[in-house]
Amino acid sequence: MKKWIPIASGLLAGFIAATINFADFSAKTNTEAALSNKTDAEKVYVPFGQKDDYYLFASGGHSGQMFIYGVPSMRKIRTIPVFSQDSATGYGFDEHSKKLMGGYTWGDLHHPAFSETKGDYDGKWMFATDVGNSRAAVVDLETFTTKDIINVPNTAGPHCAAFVTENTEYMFLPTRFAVPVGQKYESLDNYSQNYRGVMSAVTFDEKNVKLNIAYQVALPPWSYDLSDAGKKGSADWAVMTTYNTEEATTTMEVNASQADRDYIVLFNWKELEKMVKDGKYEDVDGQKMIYPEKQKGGIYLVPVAKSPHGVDVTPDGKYFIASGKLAPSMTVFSFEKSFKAVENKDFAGERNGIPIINYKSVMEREVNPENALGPLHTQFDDKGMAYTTMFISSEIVKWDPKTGKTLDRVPVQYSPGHSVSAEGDTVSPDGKWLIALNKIAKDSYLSVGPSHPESMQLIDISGKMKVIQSAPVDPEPHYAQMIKADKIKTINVYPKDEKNKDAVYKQNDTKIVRKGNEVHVYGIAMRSRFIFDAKAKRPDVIEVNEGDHVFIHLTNIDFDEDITHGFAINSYDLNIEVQPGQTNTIEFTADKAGTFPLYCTNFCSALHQEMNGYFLVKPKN
Ligand code: RUQ
Ligand code: CUA
Repeated sequence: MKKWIPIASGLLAGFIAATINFADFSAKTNTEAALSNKTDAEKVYVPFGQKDDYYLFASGGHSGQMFIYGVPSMRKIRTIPVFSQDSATGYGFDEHSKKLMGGYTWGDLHHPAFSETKGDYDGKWMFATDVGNSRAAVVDLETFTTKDIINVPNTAGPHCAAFVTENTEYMFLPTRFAVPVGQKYESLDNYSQNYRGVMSAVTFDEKNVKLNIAYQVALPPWSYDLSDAGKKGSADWAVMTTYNTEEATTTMEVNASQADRDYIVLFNWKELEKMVKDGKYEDVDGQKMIYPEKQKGGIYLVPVAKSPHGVDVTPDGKYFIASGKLAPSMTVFSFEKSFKAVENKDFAGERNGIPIINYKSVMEREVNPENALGPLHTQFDDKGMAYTTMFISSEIVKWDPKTGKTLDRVPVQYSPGHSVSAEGDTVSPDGKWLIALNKIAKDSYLSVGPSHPESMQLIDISGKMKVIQSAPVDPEPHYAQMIKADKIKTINVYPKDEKNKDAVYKQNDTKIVRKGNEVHVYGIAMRSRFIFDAKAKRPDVIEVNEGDHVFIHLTNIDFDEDITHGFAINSYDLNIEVQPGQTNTIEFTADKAGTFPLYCTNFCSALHQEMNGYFLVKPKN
């Protein structure tokens, strides 16, 4: 039975469905009752014609992209290019996406975050940050495409983002690497005085689809690791873990792990917002910078076991749970007690002007499941139970945050970083499924040489935890979010945009316009030809002079779902895509004289192979 699970996809699935008799297979999938009556194979099997119940958005780490899977089938559906070029979709080649990428060629995408309304995923937008080149991005879930990317100056490697506040007011991007403000040269001997751990508060202007930096906070020169926003009663607050509070400047592995305690930064973003409104900030190269040692209030430190990694807020918004990667415990802190401590100034000193809250006053309990090592991240189910990944002991531990009692454990292969449960970091998790995002796959799949893919393992959490399916995934799913499929409403075709002066919708409106050495082509792509100038002797040919600056504006006038055309010029290293109804522009200099075939890269009809033409570049002399 088990053997065929990994191949139960696509056409094979249809074949298997026809040959295996699913005796009690019901059309209603995955209600909890139905789940418990099914075999493991039936639970993950989504017959052809039916769809998965959840979308999984997995971060692609240093691939720079985002990967979309269906759950429970664990079938990969799509790659959304975000921070890296992608020739499959022409991302990073056409003008719009090239501009978005800002001259960079890659990124390191760690933590995807859905937009939220009242603490619940609303299915509209997806945010992500780039640790490699310090950027933030927003993806439109109507089209599954990246819509805006901004650079975040002063914040170097926003690893601990993106996590949005309850109504997507902000996402906070704390830095992983401390750098001097402005990233100007500064000797590491002056680290403690002149380096900073800047956190950027980023807002999203939904109407104009623009990300903006509202303000920044010059936190101490520590590394900020993971963060989470409060919920319900703690909605105005956010928490993030720190390490290297030792302020080591070399051999971090040893030197950043000296102290017994690091901190969780607890801050009230409403208060910070008010400080900015009241002008309590300094202008630093156009950024509104709050210096906590000067503009006091709103930020506190909570001591926590050395080098914590994840911090996660419970669905009821009452607690935040820190996991110590070097200390084998999950520490549960109370928001309510924290608020009281702040009110009563129950402090034990300060660092860099930031008060340190008394550990004992806010700590609810330390939880140490027997022999569980390397706790990293926690997700939740519909009953408020916590699931923590154990990186070192390679398992998921289920426990009760209210009592600390261990309820269940399941081994995974191997070394899980994050896990993700169905809507598991919202105010109302769904339960049912948990996916372990494992760093090491080793013996899980057919060997592909010395390095293997990462591995995602699907765990049925409706009863006793059980791993029932797994799927390889490209590097590196740091985190993922799982959203109910019916929350996502995609469009079928791009609507006509009569205001877009680059768009052409009628064959007779196609034209090639020359202005000096600038050539603008207003063309269309349709099954199964290109038309650049309908009136020309050869409508599918573009002829320019060597050295001309060429703009090709291409509109796909097949307003028909899934009829995508590509456009590539052979040997010119150019490649774009136009989805149904979409207009895209590619800009380049015709610096190579010669004869270059152009063709559609995306199989679009029986005559796709005929969808081509020529790009002729007349030599200068
Ligand atoms: S991290 S494996 Cu990049 Cu989210 Cu903890
Ligand atoms: Cu258009 Cu292939």
